[in-house]
Amino acid sequence: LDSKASQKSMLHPKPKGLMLQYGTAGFRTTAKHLDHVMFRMGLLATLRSRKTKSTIGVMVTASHNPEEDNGLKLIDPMGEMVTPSWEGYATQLANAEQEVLCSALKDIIEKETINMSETASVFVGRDTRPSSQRLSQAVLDGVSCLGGQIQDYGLVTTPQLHYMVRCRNTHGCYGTDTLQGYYQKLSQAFIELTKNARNHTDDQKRLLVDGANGIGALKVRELEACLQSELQMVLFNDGSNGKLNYLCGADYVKVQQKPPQGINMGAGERCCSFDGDADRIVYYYNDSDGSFHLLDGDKIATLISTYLKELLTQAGLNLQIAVVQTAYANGSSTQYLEDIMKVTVSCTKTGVKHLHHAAQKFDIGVYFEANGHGTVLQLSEFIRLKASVDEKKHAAKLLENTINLINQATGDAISDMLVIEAVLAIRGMTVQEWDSIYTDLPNRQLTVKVADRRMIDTADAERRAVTPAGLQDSIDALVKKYTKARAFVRPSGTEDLVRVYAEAETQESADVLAHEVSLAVYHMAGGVGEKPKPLK
Ligand code: 16G
Ligand code: MG
Repeated sequence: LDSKASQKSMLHPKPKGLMLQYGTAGFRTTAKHLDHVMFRMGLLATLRSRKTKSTIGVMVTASHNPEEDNGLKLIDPMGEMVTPSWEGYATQLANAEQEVLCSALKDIIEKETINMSETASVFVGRDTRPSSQRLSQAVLDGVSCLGGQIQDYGLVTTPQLHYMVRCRNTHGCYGTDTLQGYYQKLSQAFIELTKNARNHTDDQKRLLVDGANGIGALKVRELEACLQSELQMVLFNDGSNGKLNYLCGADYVKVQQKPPQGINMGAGERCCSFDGDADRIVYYYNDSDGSFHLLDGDKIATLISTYLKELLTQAGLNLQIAVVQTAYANGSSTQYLEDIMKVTVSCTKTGVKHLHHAAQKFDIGVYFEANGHGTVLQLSEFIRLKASVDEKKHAAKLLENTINLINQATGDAISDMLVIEAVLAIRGMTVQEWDSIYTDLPNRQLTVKVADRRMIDTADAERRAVTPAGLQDSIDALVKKYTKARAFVRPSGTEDLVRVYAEAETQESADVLAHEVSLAVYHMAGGVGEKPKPLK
């Protein structure tokens, strides 16, 4: 096997000296530098499969990054992100020079006492990037080189592949591991739920969808046929002429706080955007004055947790519901959830794996990043519920269908969209009414280039900078000048820069504060290039 691996690996040569890291969401860089990484991750996935005696997933995507980039993510048996110790192996294997690749492999096999005669099974999927087909072929080469069985799903969204892996490893209990199985489970639940809708007119069923010119657009088309017109989607940026993620998609809309290009929004019309691999979603609308309103991950978490909490009460279930957020959560959302909704709020570091892990600790964990990635965990308990009173029965039925609509493996734009649409329909709520549950504090995100972003170390779920000395004191002093203000800085886990977040009572204060904090980072943490300029 070893000689086969080293021979085959010659066909996927590593550029000498190139070092890459398995980051927050896997490997991500220009597609040109990834062929060897793909092959080697095919090898690693078969080892992981033998170790866990389960199917492992490999998704080829760079999410919201530009079209020229690509990346890879490993999926563990329950459909969750690969466990951190194996992220380390991924980095080691990706960076091993050709001559030592075999010994690097052997190292992992020994450390993990992997029995190479076990069978191995790997599911592979890819997004619509021009480079994805070739790169996923390299993954397949790696898997077959170590004798793993392959199921190649071809073009799928990231959450769809997570879902398939979970289905396979739970032997059908969670669902059927085919695209048809996925669409059927979701659409049946959706149709059942919308039977409880209040005045569900065609107007209310209408939703404008920005597909980011990516995989989500293709998959929404496939889903549509199963929805029996209960949701009437008008698709924009479907990939037929625009570039992936370019001036569109969830990340663009969230960061720029404006609508994507290529969408035709009438006043008050409900719109949503997916990101490039359809694991994030944000909603928005223009009001009659033409001003833009964003409903991000925090608003989504609030809508879903409020709905679930109500159902739990109606079903007579005494379960603890919690919302997991990150430092980016708007201060208003946290305040609303804690003070008005009285749900537990927990804050973790940025990155899906951290939120997912934290959410597992509660009876029901709703987790969302402000950027629109999120889902709900541990709902299966309810399935055993046998309510006797009619009202309870009704609530229990709603809960059951809601569970079936949620992708518990990971945040899923398509599933989240259907959950949101169902909740709005059941409550007879317009997007404006949803938006008015609480008012976001104005906020601003900026980035600063520094010589070495590792200079900045954070604590308290990234809300405080521990190093360089004095930086946090400066931030504290700046924040004090404004009302309802908050700010933090953190090194990005996906790009070579430092991110700055500020919020305050007015947009002007948030903008000025963000700029002042950027300057503090620039001066105290080794800024490079031009000094940050004030906004506008
Ligand atoms: C990745 C993460 C996302 C996080 C973002 C932060 C996953 C699947 N995705 O896209 O959750 O919000 O990185 O990026 O974990 P940053 O560290 O560059 O700010
Ligand atoms: Mg994504």
